[in-house]
Amino acid sequence: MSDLAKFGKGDAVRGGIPICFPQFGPRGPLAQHGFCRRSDDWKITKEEVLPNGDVRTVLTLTDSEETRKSAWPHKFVLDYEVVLGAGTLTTGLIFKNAGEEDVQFTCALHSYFPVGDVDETTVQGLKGVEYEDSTAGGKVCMEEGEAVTFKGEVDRVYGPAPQVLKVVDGKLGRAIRIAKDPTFPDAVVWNPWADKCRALADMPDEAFRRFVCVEVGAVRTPVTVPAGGTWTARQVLTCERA
Ligand code: TA6
Repeated sequence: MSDLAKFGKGDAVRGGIPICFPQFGPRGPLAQHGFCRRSDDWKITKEEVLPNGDVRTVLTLTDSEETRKSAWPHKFVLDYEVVLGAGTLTTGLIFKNAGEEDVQFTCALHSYFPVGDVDETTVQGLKGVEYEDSTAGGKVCMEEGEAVTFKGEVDRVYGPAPQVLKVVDGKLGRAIRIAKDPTFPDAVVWNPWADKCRALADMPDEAFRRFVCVEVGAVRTPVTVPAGGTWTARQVLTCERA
């Protein structure tokens, strides 16, 4: 969480796991990353302890007069599920198409992962995966390395990417393991570096040194859900000694 994160009505919170839905980034007619991450209409609809002792909370967002007037006017129910287990955090989206026609969306869980020092951090598991380089106008490239390193701004949409990725933190001696469902085929890797970070009002100038974003999602190819259909995608986060 950024020390300068804003929590006002309609603010996009700089940190945690923002929900980019029904549009990732500028890939469509809506505002950057869609309306869900800014919505104040999320309701807690379930809180339970599962038989294995894990704690599960579900927050739900449905279409509203405001969303129905947007450039994505569909009837929907979106559940955001959070399960806190013994050493695991699972977060996922369950989308229900409540309308009469197919709907399409792009989406991601825009996870901000704290690291000891970005200079000693790598993202592993992407060797041989194609990516769109957003710092080079979306140029399509191939990841040649075992580890993605950070020597400047990195903003890449990888996909289709393997189900398990790791943020390996050399400074803190740990690795954050990200296991994603196949329904999240893609992974975005982002660090704004110094100039972009300085331009973010809700982030201290040096904060880029202490986080990387690895965002599981469906970005390169939109998801299509038929009328009455459901779509589910989750990530399981664990932390292990590196
Ligand atoms: O992380 C991918 C990305 O699309 C980057 O291009 C950058 O814009 C980032 O999201 C943050 O977006 P935001 O609208 O939260 O400033």
